[in-house]
Amino acid sequence: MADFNDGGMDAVQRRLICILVDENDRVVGHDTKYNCHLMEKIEAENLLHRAFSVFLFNSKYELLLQQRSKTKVTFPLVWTNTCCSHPLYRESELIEENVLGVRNAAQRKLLDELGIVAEDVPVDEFTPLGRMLYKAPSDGKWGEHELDYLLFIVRDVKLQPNPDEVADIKYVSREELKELVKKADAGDDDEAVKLSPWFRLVVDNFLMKWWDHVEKGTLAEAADMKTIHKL
Ligand code: DMA
Ligand code: MN
Repeated sequence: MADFNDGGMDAVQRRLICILVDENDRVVGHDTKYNCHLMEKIEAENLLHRAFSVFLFNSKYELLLQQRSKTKVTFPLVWTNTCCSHPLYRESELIEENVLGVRNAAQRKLLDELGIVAEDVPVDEFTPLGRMLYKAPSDGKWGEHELDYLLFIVRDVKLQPNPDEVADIKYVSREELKELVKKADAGDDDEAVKLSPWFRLVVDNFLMKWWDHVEKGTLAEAADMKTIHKL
């Protein structure tokens, strides 16, 4: 039964099992999605879990952003990259060869959150560009401490956003994204645009240089899957 005091982290979330890793991304165990996002647990047990962030571009090289639904337990209503989630502790999503487990998870969540069918996002089409490790509290109780795989894909897709996950979507050019970042930096009232902390880290550290590679069709050259960027 859902606990109405736990901000919507319902029984389903307690059943989802995330992959625990060390700072070198070696699997060290598993725990519920619920526990992995409880700030108290993260701090007390130094829980770190594996995650992914998808950046999907259309053939005009615009990036698809989503605004998280207001019912997301962590970071409701913030604008962020196309889709984020966690590979689960199950055989198909634990495969490390060629990042296949994370690719499988990305394909699963693109359907769940945005209604993008698997044929529109074949697993081979994702380019893993890098990994970053970061910690970010959401509110007092919940937060993130993740080792996040950054996956890029350039495809025109049909979208059917799931309102439980996504409040709004839009494609942005580089200039439009820069404007959005400016607005987020300037904003101090309730109407202000908010960006997710992990998206902001990617914007500040990698995105513009990788966007060049998107446009030139040279994404593979930009990939560095050896380094784990500690941000
Ligand atoms: C978690 O995303 C992953 C990152 C990179 C923040 P999320 O909170 O959207 O996960 P889910 O959709 O599984 O709740
Ligand atoms: Mn997470």
